Amino acid sequence: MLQTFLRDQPENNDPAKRQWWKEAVVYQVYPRSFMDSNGDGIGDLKGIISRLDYLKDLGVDVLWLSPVYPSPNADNGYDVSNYRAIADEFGTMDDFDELLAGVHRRGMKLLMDLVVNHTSDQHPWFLQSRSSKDNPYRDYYIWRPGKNGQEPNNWQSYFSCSAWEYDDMTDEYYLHLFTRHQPDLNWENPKVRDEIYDMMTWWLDKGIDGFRMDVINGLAKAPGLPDAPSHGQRRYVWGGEFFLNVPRVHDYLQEMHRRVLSKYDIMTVGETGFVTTEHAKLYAGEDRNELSMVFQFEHMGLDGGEDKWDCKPWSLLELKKVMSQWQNDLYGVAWNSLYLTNHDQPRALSRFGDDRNYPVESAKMLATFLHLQQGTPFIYQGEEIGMTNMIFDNLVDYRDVEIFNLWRDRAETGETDLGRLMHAISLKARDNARTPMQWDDSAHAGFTRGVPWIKVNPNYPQVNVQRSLTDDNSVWHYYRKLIALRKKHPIMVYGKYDLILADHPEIYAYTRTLGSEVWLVVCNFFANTPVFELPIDLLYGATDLPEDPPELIISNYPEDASQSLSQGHFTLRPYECRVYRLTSGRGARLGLAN
Ligand code: TEU
Ligand code: CA
Repeated sequence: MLQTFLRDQPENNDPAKRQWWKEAVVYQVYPRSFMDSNGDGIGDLKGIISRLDYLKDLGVDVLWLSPVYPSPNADNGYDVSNYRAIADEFGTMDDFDELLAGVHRRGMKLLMDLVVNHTSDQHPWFLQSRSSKDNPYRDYYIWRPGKNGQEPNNWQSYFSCSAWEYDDMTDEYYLHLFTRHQPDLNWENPKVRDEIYDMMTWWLDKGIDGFRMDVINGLAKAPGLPDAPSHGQRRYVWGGEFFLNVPRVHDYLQEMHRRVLSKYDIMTVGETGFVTTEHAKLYAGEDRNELSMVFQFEHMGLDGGEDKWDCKPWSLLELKKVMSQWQNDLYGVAWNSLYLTNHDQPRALSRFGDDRNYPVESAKMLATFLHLQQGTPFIYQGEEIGMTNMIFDNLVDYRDVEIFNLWRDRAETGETDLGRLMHAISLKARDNARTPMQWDDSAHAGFTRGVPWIKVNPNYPQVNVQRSLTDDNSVWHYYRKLIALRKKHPIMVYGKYDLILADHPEIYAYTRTLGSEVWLVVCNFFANTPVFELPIDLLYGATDLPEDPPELIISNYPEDASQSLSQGHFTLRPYECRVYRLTSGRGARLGLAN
């Protein structure tokens, strides 16, 4: 079988398909929580500038900044009131220019967050738009009269409640898929598109290297804005099929590409909830002229039910299925992004690893599992030192509007099991990942000299950058090694992925293949000690093992000679992972090439 896939492999590293953004590692900075330079408790641009050497040292190539534009912060900056300026709390445009220059001087690149599905309700466009029905900006947003004294349709917003807000100024409703302070822009209006393209061009001409595009698959809404089919009693229902992946969104993205993106050598990643691989091939297909890649969410949904608060344990077999489908379906036709956490998700180490008993081992295993897949890896700030979910004792310690809306909605609709809801919140709240970066063991983890805007995780004396840098066995040093390996070995970027032992309930194992080079990745996802059996026929098409012992490239445990792959099997320690090179241009001798 290996022989077959070696022969059939389209040369995925053919120069035409090589791109810097495929080879890069991206690091997401959540500016509010990264580093505070002036003691107001809020991270800022000068703070980021002061840590650029740290990021360079880690080896990352690209920084993505969550929004730093002026914003009333109804949703932590994802409600933008001015697209061409920097929020006072984060600094000035001069600070931004200094940051960009500092990033470039170190050979790194910078992505901005582009939030253009909606604006803030304080954006001048919206203030104009709501002022009267014949205002020239009226059509920048989506206004409708009510229906029988109620909302124009039954869509529910992402953050509970109706997706419509009544405005008595003109006796109509406006659409907002997120909070009511985030009205959706009307992309059907060509003037809106012109404004956005001009603004993007302005940033790109400043020299930024691309965009992460917020809910970009939501730009087009289904014609007529039909009601979503409702089952049961709920007044408002999730209507994603009418505002996500509506075909016309591709016209907008292709137009954006033609008019803006194609003129620069940049990277774009679309945030696209509710996409399948079929959608992704449209957004990120090599020949589609839309985006470089998208963030998919299927693996983030494995521990949820009808909504994310409906928690259940994730299963490894399902994780394998989802990840493998993305690897296989996109292979050679589109490019994957790889992430396990971001500012909207709980910490991966707490979610998929064991942050109590095996924090270091499981953090390294998860990193290995992810960085060895095909795609562009994203590291979320703090992941590289093994930061974990936060335990907030009290609802008032949360800062996220999503939590407050959820609580209000559920309490109002008569949720009886508030204990269960509180538990779900502790597992899934976005604030889990938004606590301040832990730099050292001084007060507030060295993040601020003032009072942080959100509580610092009390584990900072153990988990912090300073400690990680001095401990050679730290999660940080492991990430640095993984990133360095990627620079040396094109197989990590371009090699084809093949799942093996698909039904093993504890081990996630796969191969990567590039030309005649084959790597084997073995990850134990649990604290048990399963035996890994090398599926000899599958890998070698022969019954004998090669004479040269396979080379161990990286592992999260010290090498144990009594448990090496040369025996054809070995016992994995808790959360152990190993990456082996099985062949290297010696394929012919091993009977691998024809
Ligand atoms: O997120 C949109 C999105 O699809 C989700 O990740 C969503 O926030 C999550 O499911 C809620 O639980 C983007 C931003 O990343 C997020 O921070 C913003 O709140 C949202 O858009 C609105 O701009
Ligand atoms: Ca500050």
